[in-house]
Amino acid sequence: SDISDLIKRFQYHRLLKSDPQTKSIALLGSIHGKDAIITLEKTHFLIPESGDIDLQTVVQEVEVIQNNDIYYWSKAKLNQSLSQFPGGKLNLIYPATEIHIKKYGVQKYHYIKESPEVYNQYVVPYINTMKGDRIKWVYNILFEGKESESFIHHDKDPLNGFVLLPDMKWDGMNLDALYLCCIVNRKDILSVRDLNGSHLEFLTRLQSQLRTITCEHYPGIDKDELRIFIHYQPSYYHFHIHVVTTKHSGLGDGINIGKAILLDDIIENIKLMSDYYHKRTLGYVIGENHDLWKLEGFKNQTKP
Ligand code: M7G
Repeated sequence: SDISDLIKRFQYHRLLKSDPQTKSIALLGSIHGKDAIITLEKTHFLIPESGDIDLQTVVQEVEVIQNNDIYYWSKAKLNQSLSQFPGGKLNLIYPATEIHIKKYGVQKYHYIKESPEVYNQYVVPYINTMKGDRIKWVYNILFEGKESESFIHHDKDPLNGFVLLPDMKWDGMNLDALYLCCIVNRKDILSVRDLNGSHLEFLTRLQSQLRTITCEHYPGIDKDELRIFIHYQPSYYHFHIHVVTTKHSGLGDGINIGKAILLDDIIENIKLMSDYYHKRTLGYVIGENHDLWKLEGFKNQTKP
């Protein structure tokens, strides 16, 4: 079914999260009796390439809140249109799994230190449960032509190839909020823990291609205006890279320290020491809803 059909049938259950900083909410509900998550986000302003903003078209109506001396503040009704100035972005996950519901819910976060021993004992078995259906969307992109109309780049080489495409987090229009996702074709890298000196050339070439391709595709963006990073822990264990404009300082916790690792840092580290990510204790932030946090052993052995 198409998204507007599904949304009409959405039956609200409860609010999962509300974030004033990103001006977004996440709702849990059901459609045809199955769980569904809707995230609704107010979009950023679309700045035309000329940089000129016509206030009269942007603002339809205002109503004063207060004024004092030379200061005025008011409510504003903005002019919106789906094609030019959509006021919001709506994402739907349907049917949503328990893992999705937990991920989008309010939770407490903890800083932990994961040793290689903890990684082997708890994280590896956990990652093994996260294969299959959970990354179907990845294989759909790589091998089934899904989303191919919006691909920015597709190199089918099984070892060095990758797809670069707009991330689900982006509205695809607003360059100030540019967010791309690169998914590599090879299936043998599940997380940063798998990277070592043997991947040096692969990663270096990939990073340089990502910069070149992105800037060729979006002429308004320069090579030094991109943050290229990965997540640990990621939500999906098939190697993928986040390509985001430096203008973006935050999008939930996705760009935060303790979650995001610059691809350049990875490259430099494995250049110095091939098995860096094999041997290192990694510090990061994890939410209480994460399945790893449910494991007593993991919880106890990762205290900082
Ligand atoms: P992650 O670090 O594994 O998880 O990144 P995160 O969601 O906690 O950041 C996965 C990235 O892939 C995220 O930036 C998602 O927004 C993006 N993403 C996830 N899905 C299911 C899709 C999808 O189906 N299509 C596209 N284009 N991007 C997706």
